[in-house]
Amino acid sequence: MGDKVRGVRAYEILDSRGTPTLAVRVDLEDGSVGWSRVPSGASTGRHEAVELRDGGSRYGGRGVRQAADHVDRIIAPVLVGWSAADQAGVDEALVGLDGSDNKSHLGANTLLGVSLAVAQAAAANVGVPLYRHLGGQAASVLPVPMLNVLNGGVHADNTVDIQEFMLVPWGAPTFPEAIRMAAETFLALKAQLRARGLSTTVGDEGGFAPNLGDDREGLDLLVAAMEDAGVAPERDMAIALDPAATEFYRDGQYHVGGRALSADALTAWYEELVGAYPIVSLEDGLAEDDWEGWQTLCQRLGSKIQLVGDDLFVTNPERIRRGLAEKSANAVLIKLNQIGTVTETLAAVRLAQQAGWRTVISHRSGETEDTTIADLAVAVNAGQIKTGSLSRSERVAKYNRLLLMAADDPGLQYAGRAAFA
Ligand code: 2PG
Ligand code: MG
Repeated sequence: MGDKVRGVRAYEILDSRGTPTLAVRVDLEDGSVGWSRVPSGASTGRHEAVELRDGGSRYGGRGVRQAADHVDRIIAPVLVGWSAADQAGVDEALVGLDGSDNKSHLGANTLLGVSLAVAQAAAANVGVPLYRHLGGQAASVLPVPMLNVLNGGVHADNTVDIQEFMLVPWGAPTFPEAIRMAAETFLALKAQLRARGLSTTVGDEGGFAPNLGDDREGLDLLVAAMEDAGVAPERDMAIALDPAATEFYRDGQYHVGGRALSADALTAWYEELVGAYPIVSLEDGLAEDDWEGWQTLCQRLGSKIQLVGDDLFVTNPERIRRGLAEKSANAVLIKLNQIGTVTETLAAVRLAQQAGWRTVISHRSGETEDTTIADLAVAVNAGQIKTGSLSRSERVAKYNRLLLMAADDPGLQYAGRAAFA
């Protein structure tokens, strides 16, 4: 009752890199309030929905006043009086108001801000947590976290090409135990770096960003840190990598580790790493339009590890469908702002899950204190979440949200290894 939208208002705030982003507040007639804050990527895929930026000199062209203006002047008048419980209707209206193929007219950031704030307001209106509102009684799984403790690529100014080295505490009995294991390993990694005279400053996602000799050194460090923390590599904790290969793909070759490799040669290198380290997941091992390469990668490694498409699929059902038909991968990374609304995101998840693919709910490298993705991961029983390291509050906030859910709702079970089966 009283779930009709009374007002929608947008604000320009900052993300974790000091770049402007959008916050949206939705007020309902009964006094319920929903807030959202929109994330933003750095290694963005070419096929992602478009983020609207002001241009000009203010904030180096990255302001979002125009996006805020679109919310206040174009979207708010349409949504006032609309039932916040009708998420699908609201999102359809948003997509219709934009009217473009890639959300470039009003901006995917603009649409997402409103879509998420409506979801939050609707949850507040019925007095349930967001994951319960979005997922209903079926929501029952706490995701395995993928913790990005070594940052490279475009997320750090170091010599490391692989963008993300992640800890995967899949053998923990519960979510809080998974976080404890990961936090102890993170601190052991810091001690390892110190002992080797390497930098312990952090990159955009809160992982350490030392200059390493090569990418294997990163893997060695992770295994050494696990052992120091009393965590058994493979049994308790595995490793996930996101090379974000689109970033080092130029002129038909992959420029990584001081070499220029074909897709086949890079795939052979991944096979070698998978044989030598407890790697359980590889995201964006190849570039966003290298469909052929992905198919070969999947033939060679798909039965051994999880192969996740991020820039390849951009949370877009059309591209996921192509990936299913061509057997390009066996998992999909889900980012709300790649597609632009809650409803479209849920559809992408459903499509992947129905096909037997795994889903990983993901943050962006530019984040805020918004914790919606933690709720989304539980709402859809995604099984996995990646939301950075165990430092920088915009990362830790999501893990903290999951810790609170684990404590408050004993019905939620930790996904554990089954999330990778
Ligand atoms: C990725 C993401 C998040 P960005 O590549 O998976 O880690 O990075 O947000 O910069 O695209
Ligand atoms: Mg990625």
